[in-house]
Amino acid sequence: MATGVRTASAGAAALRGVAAVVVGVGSAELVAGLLPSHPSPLAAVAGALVDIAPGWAKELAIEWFGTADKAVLVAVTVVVVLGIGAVAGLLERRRPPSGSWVLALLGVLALLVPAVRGTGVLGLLPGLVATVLALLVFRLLPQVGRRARRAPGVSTARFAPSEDGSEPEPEPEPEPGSGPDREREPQPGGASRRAFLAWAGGLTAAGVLAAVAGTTMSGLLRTRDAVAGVLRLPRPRTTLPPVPAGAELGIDGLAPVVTPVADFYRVDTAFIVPQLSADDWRLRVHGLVDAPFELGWEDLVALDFEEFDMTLMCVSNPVGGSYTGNARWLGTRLRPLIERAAPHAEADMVLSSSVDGWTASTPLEALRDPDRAAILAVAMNGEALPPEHGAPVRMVVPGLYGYVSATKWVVDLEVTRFDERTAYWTDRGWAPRGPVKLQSRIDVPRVGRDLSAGPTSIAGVAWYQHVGVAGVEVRVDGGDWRPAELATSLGVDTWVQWRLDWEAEPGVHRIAVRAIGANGEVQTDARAGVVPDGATGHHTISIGVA
Ligand SMILES: Nc1nc2c(c(=O)[nH]1)N[C@H]1C(S)=C(S)[C@@H](COP(=O)(O)O)O[C@H]1N2
Ligand SMILES: [Mo]
Repeated sequence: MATGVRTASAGAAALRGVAAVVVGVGSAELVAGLLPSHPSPLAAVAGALVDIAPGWAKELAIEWFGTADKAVLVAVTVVVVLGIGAVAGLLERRRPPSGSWVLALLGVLALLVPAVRGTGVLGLLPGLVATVLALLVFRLLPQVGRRARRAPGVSTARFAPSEDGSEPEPEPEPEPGSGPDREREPQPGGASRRAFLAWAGGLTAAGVLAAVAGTTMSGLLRTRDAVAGVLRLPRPRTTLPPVPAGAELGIDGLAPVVTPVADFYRVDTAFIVPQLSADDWRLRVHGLVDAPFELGWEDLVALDFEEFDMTLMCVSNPVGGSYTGNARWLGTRLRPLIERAAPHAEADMVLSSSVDGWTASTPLEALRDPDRAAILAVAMNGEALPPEHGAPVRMVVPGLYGYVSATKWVVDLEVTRFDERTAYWTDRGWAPRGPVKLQSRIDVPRVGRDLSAGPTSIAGVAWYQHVGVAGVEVRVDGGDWRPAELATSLGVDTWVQWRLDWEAEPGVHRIAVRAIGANGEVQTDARAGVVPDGATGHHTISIGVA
C-alpha cells in the first residue's frame, strides 16, 4: 500500500476517534447542564485529579496559574481526552476492536468517577449518554465513507477507515492499473472522502455546540438560583452604616476598600463547585459536647443576623500578593451556637467540614471569644453567597487565615481536640493553627508600568485582622521610614488603605512598606515563605521613573 494512502488513512482514523470523543464529551456537558447539581464526567474527572494530586503539585499549580489553575486543568483534561480519542481511532485501524475497547474504558471512567464522587443515580446519566453516543459515532462513522464509496458512479477509495476501523481490505479492482495512483485522481476518492470528512466535521461541531450549550445552561440555572437566594436572605437585626467616604482613597490602581464579589479571590480544592441549595443545607454540631444538635436553613434564618466588615486572607498569599479581599458579610455569630452545644472542658478545636469533605481546624477559643465576630455567613456585599464563595452558608473568622477558619459549604462542626483530629491542609504540612500575620502591600505605583517624574502617590493596603493597624511607614531608596496617611478604618477586622505623597525623580527607585499593629508590633522584615503558616517580610518594589 502506498504511503499516501496510509497517511490519509491514519488521519481519518484519528479523526474518527476524535469526533467520537467530542460527541461524547459534548453530549455529557449538555445533559449535565440540564442537571445543574450534577457535574459532567469531564468536571468529575478533573475534580478527582485535584483530589489525588499531591500537595506540592497543587501548590505549584496555584503558583504558576493562580486563580486560573482550574481553567488550565480543564484545558489539559480536554486535550488528554481528545488524544485518547485519536489513539483509539489509530488502534482500531491496526487491531480492531482495540480502539472501541479504549473508548469503552473511557466510558467506564465517565460513569465511575461521578459515581465514586457520590453524585447519585442521576449523576450517571451524562456519562451513560456520552458513552453510548461516542461508541455509536465511532462504529458508524466509517460506514459513511463506505456508503459513498458504493454509490453508483463512485469508485473505491482507501483513506476512510473501514467499518471495523481496520486497514481497508484491498478490494478487487475491475479496471487494471487502478492502484494507489488513483489516490491522486480527484474524482474517484473524492465523494467518499468528502462524505466522511463532512460527517466527522459535522459531528465534531455538534459536539462542541452541545458542550457550549450545556455549560451556558448550567450557568443560567445557577444565576437563577442566585437570584432566588437573595429573596430568601434573612433581614439583619443590625446593619452597618454605609462605608464612610474617608475609607476609600480613590487612587487609581489601589485595591478598593470593599472588593466587588466578581473580583473576590477564590481559593479552594473543589474542582466542581458544590451546588448546595438552602433547602438541602443542614448543619450538624456535635463531638465533645453535652448537647449536639442540627440546624436547617429555616432554623438558621430565624437567628440574629448582623453585618460585618471583614478581610479574608489566604495563607498562600505571598508578600505583595492578591489572595485577599474585603467584604461586608451578612452572618450570624457562631458563639451562641457553640455554647448551645455545651462543649466539654477538654475540647480546644472545632473541625468544620464542607459538603465535599474539606476540613478546617479552628481554635475553639476563637469561636467562643465574645470579642471576635466568628460567623456563619450567607451573603457578601448584599448578594447571596455565590456557589464559588460557599453558598448557602460558610464560615468567616476574623484574624485567622482561610484554611483554618473560612469553610465554604459548611455542613458539620465537630467540637474536638487538636491532638485528636487534623484538618485538610494540616495533613499536607501546614500549621494546625493559622493566625493572620501583620502585613502591608504597595499597589501604587504599579510595578512594570512607566511613571513620569513629578508629584505622585505611593499607596496600598495594610492588615492585621482582629488586632488592627495603627500605622504604615514607607521607605524610599533606603532612606528613613516615613509615616503614611491612613484612610478611615472600617474596624480592626479589615484592611485599611494608606497613601504617601512622593516627588518621583528620574531613575530607578526601591520602595518598601511596613505596618505597625494596634498592639505596637512592627511588621518584621524577616522573609518567610507561605508554608507552613503564612509569609512575612516587607513588600518592596523597584520602580523606574522617566
Ligand atoms: N470547602 C472549602 N472551604 C474552603 C476552602 C476549600 O478548599 N474548601 N479553602 C479555604 C481557603 S484556603 C481560603 S483562603 C478561603 C478562600 O475563600 P474564598 O474562595 O471565598 O475567597 O476559603 C477557605 N474555605
Ligand atoms: Mo487559603
